[in-house]
Amino acid sequence: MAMLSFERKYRVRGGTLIGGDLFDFWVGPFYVGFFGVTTVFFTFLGTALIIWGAALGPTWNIWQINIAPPDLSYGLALAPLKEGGLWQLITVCALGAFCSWALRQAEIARKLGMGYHIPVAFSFAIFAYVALVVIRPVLMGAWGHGFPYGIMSHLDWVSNVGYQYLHFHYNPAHCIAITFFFTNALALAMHGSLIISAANPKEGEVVKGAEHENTIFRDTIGYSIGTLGIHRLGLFLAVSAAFWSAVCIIISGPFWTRGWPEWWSWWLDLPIWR
Ligand code: 07D
Ligand code: 07D
Ligand code: U10
Repeated sequence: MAMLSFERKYRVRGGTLIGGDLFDFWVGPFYVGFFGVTTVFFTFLGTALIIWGAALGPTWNIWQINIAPPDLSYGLALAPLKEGGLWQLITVCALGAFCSWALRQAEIARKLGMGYHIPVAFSFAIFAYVALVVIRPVLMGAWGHGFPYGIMSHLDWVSNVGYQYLHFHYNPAHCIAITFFFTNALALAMHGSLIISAANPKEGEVVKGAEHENTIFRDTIGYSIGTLGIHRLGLFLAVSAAFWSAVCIIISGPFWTRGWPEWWSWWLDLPIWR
């Protein structure tokens, strides 16, 4: 993919947020920039720390490697490396790498004179991660509330934390987040199938455009959101899914300590029933 003919035209100078011309160059297909260097730095360091954590044992099995956060007794203090300090450093590296990646996206958008929509969208994913490993642990007073870094261990954490609140499906923000995830999949399935059905016809048939795309939905459901509108909707659905996910975990503990089914007793307590 490197150096397609059009790439030369778009490999323009400037738009950097920091460092001026210093890192304003490409390596193969990749734009470097100051934030490319910081991404590489944090990624290498973070990965090296994960490998170090794995080397401490007890397994090299990729599914079972686990780097746990500190014990709750350390509170919000720094812990010794082997007792969760590694998790703390890896978290700093992850935050450094994710934020650098978003800023690199922003620099590339500036270079191309495009909107900041891509870094803004990615920052919602970063926010969900920050909610899990910074905001909620800080509100609850211990880094030990963060999730452990390991493929299976992080699933155990999700299940355990879910059952701590008895039945996580009753968390109203979890319901909203899930509804956004499902709606997002529906919208992408509708959009993907629509575009392929119009733009990739059988041999010998003409390619259809926006009029056909609008008409098929007007005929079936009475309304078409339009070709730009579906992309606005998709962006809204996807960032809302991440946003409400962050909300659902931030409120679990800091703002609601009992089982989630109990939260719904406000409904039974409405004066209208009395
Ligand atoms: C397809 C883009 C590509 C990204 C991929 C992920 C790593 C991890 C690390 C060996 C859609 C690359 C993976 C770099 C390797 C080590 C130490 C994105 C695509 C292919 N999870 N999660 C997975 C992460 C959390 C949950 C898979 C990351 C929360 C459940 C993968 C984070 C909660 C299930 C993974 C994170 C949670 C998974 C597939 C960070 C709530 C599954 C991910 C940084 C959000 C599924 C065995 C995927 C699975 C799965 C990565 C956080 C729940 C290993 C990097 C704590 C219930 N998660 N996860 O396709 O099969 O994403 O797990 O926040 O069932 Mg997870
Ligand atoms: C955090 C990932 C951020 C990723 C970043 C990038 C790299 C680089 C490199 C590939 C947020 C990482 C990049 C590492 C990779 C290369 C080259 C995304 C993040 C920045 N739940 N639940 C959610 C459902 C149950 C529970 C969210 C469904 C049970 C807890 C979502 C069901 C119990 C938590 C969701 C279900 C339970 C959640 C996850 C069904 C367990 C959370 C999505 C059908 C017994 C988590 C912020 C998300 C959350 C979360 C869905 C069931 C517990 C809405 C559909 C009943 C404790 N659940 N859940 O957040 O909100 O993505 O996290 O049953 O903490 Mg749940
Ligand atoms: C969409 C769309 C659309 C399109 C599209 C798409 C959405 C209609 C027009 C895009 C969609 C797709 C392509 C579909 C598939 C995508 C997915 C399913 C999403 C998931 C994606 C993946 C799983 C792929 C993930 C791959 C990644 C993230 C690439 C990995 C990146 C790298 C390996 C390099 C990154 C580069 C960086 C950080 C900067 C440059 C750096 C280098 C090249 C390395 C050299 C380093 C230096 C020069 C710096 C020196 C380093 C230092 C000083 C630090 C050293 C430190 C040490 C400790 C050693 O709507 O429209 O079509 O296509």
